[in-house]
Amino acid sequence: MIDLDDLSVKNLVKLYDYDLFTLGNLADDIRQNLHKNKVYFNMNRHINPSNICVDICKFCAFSSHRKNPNPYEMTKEEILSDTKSAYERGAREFHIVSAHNPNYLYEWYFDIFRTIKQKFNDIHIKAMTAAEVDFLHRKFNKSYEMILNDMKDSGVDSMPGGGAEIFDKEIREKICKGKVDSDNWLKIHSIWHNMGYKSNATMLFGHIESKEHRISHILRIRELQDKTGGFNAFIPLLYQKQNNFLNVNNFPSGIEILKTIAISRILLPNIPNIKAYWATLGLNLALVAQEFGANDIDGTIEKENIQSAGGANSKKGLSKEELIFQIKDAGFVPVLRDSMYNELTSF
Ligand code: V47
Repeated sequence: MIDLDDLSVKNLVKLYDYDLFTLGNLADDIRQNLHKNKVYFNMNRHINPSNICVDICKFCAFSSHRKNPNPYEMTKEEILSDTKSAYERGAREFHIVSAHNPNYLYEWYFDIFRTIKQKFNDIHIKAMTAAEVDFLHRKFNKSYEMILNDMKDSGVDSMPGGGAEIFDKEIREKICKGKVDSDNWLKIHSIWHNMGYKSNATMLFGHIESKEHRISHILRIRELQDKTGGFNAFIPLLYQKQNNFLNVNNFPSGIEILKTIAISRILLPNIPNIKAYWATLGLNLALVAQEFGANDIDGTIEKENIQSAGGANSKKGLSKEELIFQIKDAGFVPVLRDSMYNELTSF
């Protein structure tokens, strides 16, 4: 095995040259030490208040640009009604992210969070990607600190990992020019962590990036985690290819996808959870990934707009019963967790 203490990209990219089972065994050892035979999931609801966006990310099929001609803005009443019905079905985490809508006033965001929290005070709000924070910073001339404080004061409990894509500058120029840059993505999470809050980190892979870009991305997350300890989970998001403007011809094989998950587990010993997000991987591969370093598959979601717009089979979410059945069937112990990975019930 290569020297894992040599944290150069040139050295660590050689991990991809090992066969899948060598990497899988190494990743599974780390996973077993941390989580034994458990697979975590939660009862959550995704809410995307609008798809109208000033930015044009070429990989995105959700925003109302060109290929998706259905712009929408949910009213506050619609958001509250979705929250209420999901709450009644048992959802306790609300993952609220929007496109970068130029019509919203600054207060719109915080008013929504405050209203939801007042009505449902035992829920967890995971909201606002670093890309949205950066969008508000530029549009309303507010500092990151001010915006993050307003999030905290209006009831946001944690930040999701979206908007990270791939940190490499040249790839970012090609796929999401104009959106938050990598230094600022990391800076926003760092400030949030230093305020005492947690967040997640993602990596969008399987498009025009190289293996070196993935390794370098993972190492930058690791470096920030060494300083703050604020990341709860790392989520490698597999690129979905339909209905967008990124011309991609080479897609990673199942083996390369699993290797990427195993390598994430191996290179991020300081992040407790690796999420194999079933919405991008499909439930079957997400379950196989649990044998290759992952320990979480996300949750019931209920309504998924972003990945399903790109072709994923995740539009309607999955029931709690189905998740439990499938996790058991794969030979693991399903554990219902809260948003901070406290164990609620194991089945
Ligand atoms: O940042 C957009 C990605 C992300 C596509 O923190 C695409 O727990 C694949 O970040 N193919 C948003 N991915 C979703 C996200 C997320 C999801 C679940 C859990 C958490 C968490 C975070 O979706 C964006 C972007 O990287 N995305 N388009 C696409 N065509």
